[in-house]
Amino acid sequence: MLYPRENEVRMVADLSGIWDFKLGDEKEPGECCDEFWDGETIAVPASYNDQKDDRAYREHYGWVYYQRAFTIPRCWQGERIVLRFDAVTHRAKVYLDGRLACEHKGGFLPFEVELDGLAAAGQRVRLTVAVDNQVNHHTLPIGNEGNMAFFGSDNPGVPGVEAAKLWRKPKNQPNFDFFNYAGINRPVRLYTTPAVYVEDVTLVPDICGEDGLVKYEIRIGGASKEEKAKHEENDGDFAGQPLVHVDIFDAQGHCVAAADGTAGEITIPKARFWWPWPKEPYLYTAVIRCGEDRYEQKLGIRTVKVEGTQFLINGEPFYFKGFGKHEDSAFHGRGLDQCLNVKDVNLIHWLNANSFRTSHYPYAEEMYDLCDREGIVVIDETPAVGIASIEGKDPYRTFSVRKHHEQVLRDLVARDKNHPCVVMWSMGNEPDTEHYPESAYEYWHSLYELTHQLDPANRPVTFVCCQNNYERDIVTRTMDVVCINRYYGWYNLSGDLDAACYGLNQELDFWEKQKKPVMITEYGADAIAGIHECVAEMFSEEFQMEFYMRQNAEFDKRRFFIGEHVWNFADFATIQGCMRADGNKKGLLTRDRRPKMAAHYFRKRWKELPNFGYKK
Ligand code: E8X
Repeated sequence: MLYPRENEVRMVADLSGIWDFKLGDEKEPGECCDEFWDGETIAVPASYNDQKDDRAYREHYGWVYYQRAFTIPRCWQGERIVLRFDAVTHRAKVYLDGRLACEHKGGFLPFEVELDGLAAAGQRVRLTVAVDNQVNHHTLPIGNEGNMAFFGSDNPGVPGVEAAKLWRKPKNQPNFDFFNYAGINRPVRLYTTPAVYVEDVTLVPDICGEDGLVKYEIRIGGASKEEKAKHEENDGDFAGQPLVHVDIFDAQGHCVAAADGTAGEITIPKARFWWPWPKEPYLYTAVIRCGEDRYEQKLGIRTVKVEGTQFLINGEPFYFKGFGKHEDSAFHGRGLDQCLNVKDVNLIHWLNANSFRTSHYPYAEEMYDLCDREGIVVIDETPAVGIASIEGKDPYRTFSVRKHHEQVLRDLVARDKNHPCVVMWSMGNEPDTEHYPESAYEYWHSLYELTHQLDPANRPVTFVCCQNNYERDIVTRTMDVVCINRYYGWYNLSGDLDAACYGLNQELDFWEKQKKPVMITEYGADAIAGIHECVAEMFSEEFQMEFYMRQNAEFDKRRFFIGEHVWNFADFATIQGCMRADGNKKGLLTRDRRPKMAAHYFRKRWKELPNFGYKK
């Protein structure tokens, strides 16, 4: 799905701003929005949870309602008009003048509806959006049902506890360690195209010597079957013009290559390639013309390949230096904050890092554009987190998320396939892959194959494995890159870094035999900023730094080990729990982006550690 871009043909109207808002309940909304109502004020885009200091907002369970009016400019008459939501978390029902226009499940990917037949140019429209924040066994991320507490359960069998669980009102029980921020978290826009328009663009870059090669495919929307047939029979003519023309411009605006037709291959002689920062992440611009329509798509010429135990970018062995992150900040919650994104990208440079994982859900498109421009490598992850065995049951028989998971993978690849910064797909985080190994293999291997089929550029595919019995787990080892989350010395062998390193090496010996590239995608320790000790103990900044120093020394000895992603870039909000003191404190930075000691340690380590050739 193409991101709305304005130009001399296409118009975009951003509906960000102050809307009306009201809390609902768990009941599914019907034809609920037949009139304007006076709601409370709410800012869009942003999560609603922290916009008012009210437990009813913070801990809401079920539906909320957003409403505003908009008027379609008369000058848009004759254009194709689309209403697009970049993300509504977790489920949306969209009404125009009280009529259901569309609905969408999934809180982190865009959806849109054409207004043809629903609203016309010059018309004033009442837009109402019902938003459901419920997570359960049918959603990604997964929510617990029936009173299971995250991070272990309450003492089973205590009469008072059991009675209270039966008594209390139903609420969200996230089976994931991040606050369940919800609402219209990303922009809402109206945009236009001509009747016949560029519906999709696929650009697959390759390198041949000094030249860049771009396999392209353009899908046209709106052309009638007759027009398409005429185009085919007239060998590219469409009412006298080639149906599609593609120009490639360099950063100075010079056209360096061109082609006609809806699909083909373009050579860019002596191309400048896209490299991770601090080398040059060079970007071209592909301009696609189709009849009257015109669409611009950024293009980075780079290759990605797994070869033996190496992860090659442009044929060079890359070493991942970075983090798992979150879209998380005070006030905005999980809402798009472009200023924070720029700040985070500058902090990634300050730390001399080169990559991050979009843990545990697809991030806003604007962040990937920034990473393309700034040369930051991205592992792109779905919201499939929490697929763990509940009460000893097989999760692959408990949860009904398979079809939704497949749809999320389709939508994720369709949205992000052209970004040079995206080098690998992560199908999910920390599923249970040890207790029901055969079910796990069947589930994840089929999704692995699907993801490879979906991506025209055929990037490497993985999922992120939680600390487990890696000898029983038969699916992690089949991924293109083995991505492991390990907490030796924190959740296991707590505080004992000697034992932690021993246990870690036992496991690294196992992975050495698998002849796969292995990276750690999470390791870390909570450090509450300001706690300092001469003899480092857990929750101090010294312990967090020592935890990393000791374990990095072990990783450095292993040639097959291709990357270190710490958990986490910054402290972040979680659900309440006896193991969370004002959220998760494993950040190298505090939530307001101030460095702990470990940040200074990594800034120095990653300055000295090269992006390429570190593990030849
Ligand atoms: C943690 C992280 C959590 O924040 C992340 O979303 C997933 C967890 C560690 C493994 N991985 O808790 O800080 C949890 C193991 C539980 C025994």
